[in-house]
Amino acid sequence: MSKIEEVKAKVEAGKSKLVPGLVQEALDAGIAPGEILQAMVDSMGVVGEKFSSGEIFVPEMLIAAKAMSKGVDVLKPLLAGDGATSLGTCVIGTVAGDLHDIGKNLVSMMIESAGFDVVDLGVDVPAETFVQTIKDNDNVKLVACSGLLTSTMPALREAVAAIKASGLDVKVIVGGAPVTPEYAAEIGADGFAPDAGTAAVKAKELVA
Ligand code: B1M
Repeated sequence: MSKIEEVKAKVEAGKSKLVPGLVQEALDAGIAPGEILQAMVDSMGVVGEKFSSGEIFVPEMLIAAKAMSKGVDVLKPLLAGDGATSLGTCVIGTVAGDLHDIGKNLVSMMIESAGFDVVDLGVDVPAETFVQTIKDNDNVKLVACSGLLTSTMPALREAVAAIKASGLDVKVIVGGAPVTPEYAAEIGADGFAPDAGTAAVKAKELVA
């Protein structure tokens, strides 16, 4: 089994203690950080399919997610830039009712490396908390809202609506697996990105 296959297998199996070492071994073997990250994202896709088919259940999904997060910790310094110039503050969070944070954490990492100061509100963030956090922090230019469930897409809509209704001068970017560019436009978001790398590019465009 190649190093990258080993990483994938151990993420799928939720081996949190083994994944960081294997990720480091893959790096030492010359595999690019982005390739290792993509392998782990693919593993989560497999985990999701196994969940859908009833082969595994929520606890297994959770431990696989923890294993991936441990692997991402090893990659983080290599994926993130130095973020030397500040483009302002970005408030980020996963919307109300939604506990998925791996994608949001990747987006946070990439936006930070693009040059934003990031205030990460975590998961299950009510619309009004986004608004209050913009008010409580200096120089907020961007709000990034993540949603992973079809059932929490309305919470994305509520978050965007509350931010826009507040009259605060910030741009809003949304994303997450079920979100489409059409939905983002429909709910009045200023931007959409399908993945973390694109989110960072789009974030910079929005505040330029
Ligand atoms: Co959940 N879950 N889950 N889960 N889970 C999904 C999303 C699901 C597709 C699995 C499936 O059925 N195949 C399904 C959703 C179905 C749907 O709504 N259509 C699902 C379900 C049903 C559920 C529960 C309802 C299960 C239950 O309880 N019966 C439950 C809901 C809990 C809740 O949130 N209230 C639940 C719970 C969980 C865990 C807590 C166990 C765990 C999350 C742990 C954690 O995040 N710390 C979990 C996991 C791990 C998954 C899967 C397997 C993996 C998610 C993930 O981390 N992917 C997932 C299946 C899948 O994704 N294929 C699944 C890797 C990550 C890098 O990708 O988050 O998509 P992703 O992020 C991407 C892009 O979407 C984008 O960038 C990232 C890549 O660069 N992106 C943005 C994300 N946010 C963005 C924001 C942006 C821009 C881009 O701008 C702001």
